[in-house]
Amino acid sequence: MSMSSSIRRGIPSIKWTINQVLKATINLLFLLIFKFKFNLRPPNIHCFLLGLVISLSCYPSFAQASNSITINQSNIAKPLTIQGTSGGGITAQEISQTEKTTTGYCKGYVSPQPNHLLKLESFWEFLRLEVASQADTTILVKGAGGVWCNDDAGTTNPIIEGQWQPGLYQVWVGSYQANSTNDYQIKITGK
Ligand SMILES: [Ca+2]
Repeated sequence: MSMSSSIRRGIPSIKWTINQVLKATINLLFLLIFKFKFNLRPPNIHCFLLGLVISLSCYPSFAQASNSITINQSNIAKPLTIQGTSGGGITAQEISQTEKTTTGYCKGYVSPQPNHLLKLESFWEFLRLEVASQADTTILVKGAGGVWCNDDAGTTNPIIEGQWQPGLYQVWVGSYQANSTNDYQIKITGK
């Protein structure tokens, strides 16, 4: 609930996330193939495929696929709005691994998996994520270049804005109170 306002930020992106996903997937495939000793004829092929589907759907980075959004110049000509439910059982600091970032304090409670995955196809001189909610929310953005948090930006809802490098960004929206889930919207504007 600190009153730190948002600060401009700018830094690299996160390519390691994709690498981690690929490595995990390859490891999983090797494990499954080994387990079935290369005997993939029916009915084992069905077990193999079922196991693969279940495993991938349980893997966080795949589970969030439905919340992925690509941002480019054409779809952000007008402000873009995405929505979700904030909060979770772990502190934002467990994700950020720091109490404070250049954009503010890492407060609130979040889920282990990010609420959104943003893919930026190009460099943005200015991009703003502005959370709107009836509740007191926080935000955490994580990329290869670092992590950025914000708690309150004028209201009890946060903003993160500034320069963004192209790449993938994980976005968490937290609730200030533990075990409190709240609907929110994020308005994304850029130029
Ligand atoms: Ca807040």
